[in-house]
Amino acid sequence: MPLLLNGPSLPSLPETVVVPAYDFAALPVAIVHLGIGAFHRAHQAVYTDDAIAAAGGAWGICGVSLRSPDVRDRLGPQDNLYTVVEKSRATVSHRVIASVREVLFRGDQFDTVLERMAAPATQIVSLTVTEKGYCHNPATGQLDFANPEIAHDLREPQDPMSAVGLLVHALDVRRSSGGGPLTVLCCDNLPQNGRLVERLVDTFARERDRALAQWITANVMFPSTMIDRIVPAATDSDLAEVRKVLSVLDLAPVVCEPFRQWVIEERFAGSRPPWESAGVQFVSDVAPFETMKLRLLNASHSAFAYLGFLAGYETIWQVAANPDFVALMRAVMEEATPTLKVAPGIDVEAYKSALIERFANPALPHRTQQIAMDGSQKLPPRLLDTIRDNLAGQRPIDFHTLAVAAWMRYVSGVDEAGRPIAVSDPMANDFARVAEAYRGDPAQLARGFLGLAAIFGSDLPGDARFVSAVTVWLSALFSEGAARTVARAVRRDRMS
Ligand code: CS2
Repeated sequence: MPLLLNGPSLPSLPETVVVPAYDFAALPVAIVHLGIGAFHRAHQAVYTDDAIAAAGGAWGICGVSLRSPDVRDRLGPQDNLYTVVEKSRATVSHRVIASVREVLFRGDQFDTVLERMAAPATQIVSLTVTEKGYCHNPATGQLDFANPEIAHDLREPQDPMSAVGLLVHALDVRRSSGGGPLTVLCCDNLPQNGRLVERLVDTFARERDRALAQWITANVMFPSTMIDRIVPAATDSDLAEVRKVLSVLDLAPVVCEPFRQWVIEERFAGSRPPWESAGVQFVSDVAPFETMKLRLLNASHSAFAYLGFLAGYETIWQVAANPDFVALMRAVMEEATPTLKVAPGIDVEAYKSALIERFANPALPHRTQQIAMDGSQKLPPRLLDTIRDNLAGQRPIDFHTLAVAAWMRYVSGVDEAGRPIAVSDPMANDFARVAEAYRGDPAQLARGFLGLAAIFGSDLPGDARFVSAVTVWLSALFSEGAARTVARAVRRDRMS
């Protein structure tokens, strides 16, 4: 077995590698994080590592994997140390992070997970479980009682499968064991994400035990956050590259862009890490930051993912190398801008130009298909809310409807060369059913997808302007293909 990255091998690392500047071995846990994927390890865990180095404090993180033991099994032998590789066009840097002190797998360490979440020392439970991990209806924002995991968790509340069920059960244990107040910090790309999780937890708890729901209302705070860093899935060649640089093996490095941002609502139940010493912004209202990020960055990402994939691009930077697609991204952002309440001091035009630069970073192979996942959950906050606002304001929706049509073309499951597309989405079966029923008839196909109320609600399918725009674009995507449709759309836009 090659030498692993761990406490003993730290001193042997090259000087170019930044190593933890504090005694991490004895660092107690005060944060439990659900969903310890690459994003958390490249974002919140890095801010926490910085804060501990800058201002001290007992803010170790206990990470919990809900679905697979993989991260636990990779990090365990490495004293839970791992490398963050920041890559830009010109630079690459390597840094070892030590803020994660433990990783548990819910599947075979459930009692320990509960113990950590109920412990008085635990001040914060944070989450990155992806949009679908909240088992809500994306169109209404309400708990989806028809979701199989929620139905299971209401039947067997002491053996929860969902994040919401686990939160409520752990809070029940915390209540009965005197664990005290707690802050639940959602770090996923959802509008008003603190309020959303608060509502979902309250709804579920009321179904279980009204006294528990009341205790949660009185003792648990749910701040909203805006989180931002582009973190593609790490590949085997990343592992090999890190091994070459460190001369030891890191089984779980994360790769990301240099840019990062975290904006948090100052609404905590108890104490929190001195994250401001690491550059985190604390504000009273996160909404302007969140909306700007979701409707400019994430909306453009989704447009690039579907149109780029259909045009044959495997990664985002390749899409951003095509001037027509850059013009498309500018047009999507132009359409969204009137719907934004920009926070004081933010130069939104500079923000947009920086986004184009970030997407064009050739050192980050961010796959279009990775971003194309879970469109049923991503379309409402990224594209449909903007469309609703622009319909109400009689403003343009052309490029947003083109992105929605591209999603329909993508989830209909066959690419422009006739090959099957591996559509990854909780509603993939619904998509296959619609695609099968209306194959070859774009107008009916559009109507079929618009009938999915969990995505489009009851208002949009009834809006003639929206329906006809989507249908026209979907027909064009089938007849002309994505690259030509985008070229024609931006040319027409330039002439108007
Ligand atoms: C991406 C996001 O996969 C996706 O849907 O749009 O993960 C995006 O990279 C981050 O939100 C950037 O902060």
